[in-house]
Amino acid sequence: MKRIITLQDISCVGRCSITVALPVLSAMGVECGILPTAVLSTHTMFKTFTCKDLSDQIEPISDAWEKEHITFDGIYTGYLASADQCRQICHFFDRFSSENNLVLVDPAMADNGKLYAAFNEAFPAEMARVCAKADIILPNITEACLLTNTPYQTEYNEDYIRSLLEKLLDLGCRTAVLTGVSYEPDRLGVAYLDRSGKSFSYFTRRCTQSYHGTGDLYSSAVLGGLMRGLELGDALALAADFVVACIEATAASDSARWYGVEFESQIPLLCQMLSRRLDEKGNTAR
Ligand code: PXL
Repeated sequence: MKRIITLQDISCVGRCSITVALPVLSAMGVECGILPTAVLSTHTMFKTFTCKDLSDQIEPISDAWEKEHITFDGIYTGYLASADQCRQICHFFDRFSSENNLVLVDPAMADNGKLYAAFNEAFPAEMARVCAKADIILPNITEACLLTNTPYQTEYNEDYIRSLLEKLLDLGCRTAVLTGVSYEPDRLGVAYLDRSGKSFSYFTRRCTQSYHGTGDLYSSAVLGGLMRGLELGDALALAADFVVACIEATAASDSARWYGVEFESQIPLLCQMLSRRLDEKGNTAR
């Protein structure tokens, strides 16, 4: 079984980051280790929240792992608590990434044209350094614009998306995936470009609601698919279908705006979709 490590916060309530990554990756048949970078009472969209930064734990925990020769097939980062923590994560990559593992960075820091509450304007430049070391990055359009100093637009065409993807590759990552791409009012999806020039896009119907934490759900499912041996395009499509099912399953809930999507009810569907794709691929490693 593949083992990954995810470095992101624990938001105690309000499904996101580790409380999403752990169940999704476990359900997909991937061992998910955690290195909590901060403990928050909730995610930062609540008006009142506490945050205990755990940066001082990253180095001693890494030292212990190195002494024990612990290795990971995947390293996955999400929300990071500070610019200083971004620098520590770069150092963690230098210690634990290799030719044999995959580094996936979700630069979870902004949405709808705005940085999250806890960050200042200097933060995206530090996150860009984290992205530079990744095999795959998964920003939304707001994050991509902040990472590449590109003006944020809500109206755009395929040239704008292509140029954003190229600028993201210029940061240094191997493959850039843009989420939340839409060329038609009722379709929403993802597009990627890699260093060999390969490009791909996948669209689903657009859900009218948008919820906090769906980016974390998406990245976790993408990594799960990749660790189970899916091609990137298949993993992106599987994760998109899963997130749409989660949003639809949540549509009746008033509390989801705060507590996140009710993905738990869709875990059986995720497992079925994964099995089907693995069967199609003739993969017997289930
Ligand atoms: O879903 C991303 C995320 C993760 N962790 C915390 C957050 C957010 C988004 O706001 O606040 C603490």
